[in-house]
Amino acid sequence: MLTRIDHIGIACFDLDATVEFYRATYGFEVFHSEVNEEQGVREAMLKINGTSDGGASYLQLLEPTREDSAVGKWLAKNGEGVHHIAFGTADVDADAAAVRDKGVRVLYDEPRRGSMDSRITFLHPKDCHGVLTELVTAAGSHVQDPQDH
Ligand code: CMX
Ligand code: CO
Repeated sequence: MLTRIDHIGIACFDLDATVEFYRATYGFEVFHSEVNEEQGVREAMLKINGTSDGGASYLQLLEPTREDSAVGKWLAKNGEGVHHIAFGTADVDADAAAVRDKGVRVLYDEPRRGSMDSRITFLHPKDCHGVLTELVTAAGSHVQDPQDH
């Protein structure tokens, strides 16, 4: 079940300048930053609020590490702006399978590694009314066994 907004992904040309904009304008600080070579991004996660299901909500600022990456291609075509939205779930595998069964293209056969060791997959924007949509299970989140209740 998708339970929250995990993050909004924002593509930018200059990560440091964009981080500084969010700090100076709103007071948001960098919670985590990393380079994800598989995704072709240098990124900063700005934590907006915590949630009760073990996850949180973030802005994910993304600077491409190479022109032929998803974010690099998107920036060249569109300029800076909102690149994707991400929903949080305790079970990305089950939610991706359920969405796939409804005829939406899920881009990865198996979830891949995302920010902060999360597990992520993407839904094709052409099947989601123009919105690139990510599904995320945060590291440490786990599927509750019904027997636990
Ligand atoms: N939002 C909405 N539409 C998008 C889009 C986006 N972010 N990215 C591409 N599209 C649209 C394009 O505008 C294009 O539409 P038209 O044919 O009408 O012009 C179509 O999708 C195909 O786009 P493309 O530029 O030819 O790009 P590709 O098909 O090579 O790649 C996609 C598109 C979605 C498959 C690719 O961006 C992808 O695999 N994304 C998932 C991975 C990712 O985004 N990683 C970066 C973030 C990492 C993270 O969040 O941790
Ligand atoms: Co993302």
